[in-house]
Amino acid sequence: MSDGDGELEARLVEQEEFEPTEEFVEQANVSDPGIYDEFEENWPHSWERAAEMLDWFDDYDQVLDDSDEPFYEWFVNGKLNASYNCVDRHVENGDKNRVAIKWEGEHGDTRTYTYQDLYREVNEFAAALRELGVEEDDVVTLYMPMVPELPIAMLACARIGAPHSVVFAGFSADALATRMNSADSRFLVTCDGYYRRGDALDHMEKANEGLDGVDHGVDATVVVDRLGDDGFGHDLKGNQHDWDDLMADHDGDRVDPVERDAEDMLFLMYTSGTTGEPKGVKHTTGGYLAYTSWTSHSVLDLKPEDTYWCSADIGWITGHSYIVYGPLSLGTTTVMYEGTPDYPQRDRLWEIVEKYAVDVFYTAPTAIRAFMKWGSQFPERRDLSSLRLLGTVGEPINPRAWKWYYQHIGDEECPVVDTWWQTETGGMMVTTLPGVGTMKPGSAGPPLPGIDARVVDTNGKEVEAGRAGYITVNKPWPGMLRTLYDNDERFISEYWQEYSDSDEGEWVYFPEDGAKIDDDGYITILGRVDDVLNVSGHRLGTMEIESAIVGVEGVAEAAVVGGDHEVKGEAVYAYVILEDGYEETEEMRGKIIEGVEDAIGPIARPEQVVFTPELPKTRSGKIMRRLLEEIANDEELGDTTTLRNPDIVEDIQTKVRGD
Ligand code: 6R9
Repeated sequence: MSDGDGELEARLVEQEEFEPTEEFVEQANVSDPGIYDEFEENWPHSWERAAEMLDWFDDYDQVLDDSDEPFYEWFVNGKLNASYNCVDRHVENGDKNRVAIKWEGEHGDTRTYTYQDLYREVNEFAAALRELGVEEDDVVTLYMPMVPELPIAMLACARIGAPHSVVFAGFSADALATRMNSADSRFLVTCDGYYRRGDALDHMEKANEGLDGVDHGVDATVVVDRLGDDGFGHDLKGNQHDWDDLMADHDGDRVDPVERDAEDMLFLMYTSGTTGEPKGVKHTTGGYLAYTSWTSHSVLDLKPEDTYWCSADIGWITGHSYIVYGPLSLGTTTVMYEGTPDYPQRDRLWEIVEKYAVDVFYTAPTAIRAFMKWGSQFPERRDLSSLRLLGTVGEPINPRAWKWYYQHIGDEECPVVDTWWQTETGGMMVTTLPGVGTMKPGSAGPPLPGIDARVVDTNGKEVEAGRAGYITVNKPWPGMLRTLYDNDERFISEYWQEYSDSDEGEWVYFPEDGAKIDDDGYITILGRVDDVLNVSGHRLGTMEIESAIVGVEGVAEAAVVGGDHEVKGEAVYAYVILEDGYEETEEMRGKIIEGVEDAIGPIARPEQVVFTPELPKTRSGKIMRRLLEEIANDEELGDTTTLRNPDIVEDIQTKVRGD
């Protein structure tokens, strides 16, 4: 531990509450504590405030239509276009020369797009998509790494009313095929490759393999040439087109942004659930854009003149909402970085903050825990004085990591917003407003104005302060998912509970997170209560991983649980039973790991594969996952009396401990 950390221990360790500086509050977009009451008193009309952040072609005539719960509609009959709101209006308002996207490649190569540049590129690519046959409401899959062509393609899709479905580039070929099949998507935009820690990665091979697994016809694929001479020499097939060629063909083309209904789909985003099959979360044009714009303004405190950086990948919801749609709708400069935080040096992120004089920085606790481990000498090398506000998202942040971030990155001057939300919520839900609220490390904060989040027991009754329960959201909000693609039934069964005993009959949204609430209404998130793991802030379903493992030849049965991990938060532990005739060898272990990487991607790679002749099961035959988790965490074991095979426990424990 470096000296800086030692001082931190001494000075901040006991402190439980922190206030924003006066200087911050004075300049904050939102600083009036009355905003909470104001939202409550005028609800749902208070949400007009979010809608007013946007330019509408036609005004909506109703804020909320709740006549068919839980299929809520927001800003009913309003017409708008997301690409117009994120690009054209800034050009028209005299900000065409302001930088929209600052992109930094792993090698330090940079590309800068002003709003005028972005306007040109988005229009040209929209024209190209149209020529390839993309029509309004066709789902276009974007399987791309962090290159500027990704947000350009998203906005081009939005311009012509074609919902995009972005598949994280780190996902496997199988994962791409599953998502294209599920969304009936006939168009793909992808990339030849990208750089990771100095190496060029072949992305096109995975894309092609994924395309082979698509069970319907694919009309066209567009390929961005990122690697140039470092490329892997894949020839483009008949319906595959080079991005640059298409753009040259459409040089100077302009496409009018189509009028989308507020409730028309803007995009689909697949996320993990409790079953093996990923869920296609549907977000809409009006509610989602208003919500991300409003929360970028009120929570991230973004101003048009800011340079803002969210270090997430656009392949996740955080990147959609807070790299692309929120910041660009506000006309801010958004930074995109291709590489990893430790290449070529462990100060790479701070180098970028210094280079671009970043004002607001948003990252994940897993990254903060890694920075802490590396030591404060890395941020200390760089000038971070441009920073005004810090944020975190993706998983619970422990107070020690929060304080390290506050001290070593924010110099005790920048508020830290710990923002709880999900793919399904579209945007932030529970967090302090940085210009209003007291910060309490470890606790995300109160629900945002207008958000009715509570902590309840299994009967839906609110729990007492300090007791653990489930977080629920008891009123709709504009950024909410509208349904799961093509599966209204699953949408209801996965997320909603109707309590008919209350007077009005009430629909309640269940995010599947455990939480507790303090007397002052601050909510601490305790983690998932379903079979979903959170590995480095990424959601992975245990069922998805288990089905990948049992797909490996020789595997009879598998159980996957999460074990605590210092940096990743949670790590994948796989307990595996082999079929007779297969040996528990390193080779077999390698095959299992490969099987998971092929089915999902390297992020799901098991930390440990533990071979066992049996899994601990209850008399009714259910795998006792709680026990497997306790073993992974080397915790004292709870009750094992209901087990059919208690002897196996010690055996497994010995293997995990490696003694
Ligand atoms: C935005 C995003 C959602 C799950 C969510 C919860 C966890 C997110 C958190 C947090 C504690 C925070 N989570 N933010 N837990 N504190 N500030 O991450 O979306 O990938 O869908 O994950 O992440 O468990 O349910 P998504």
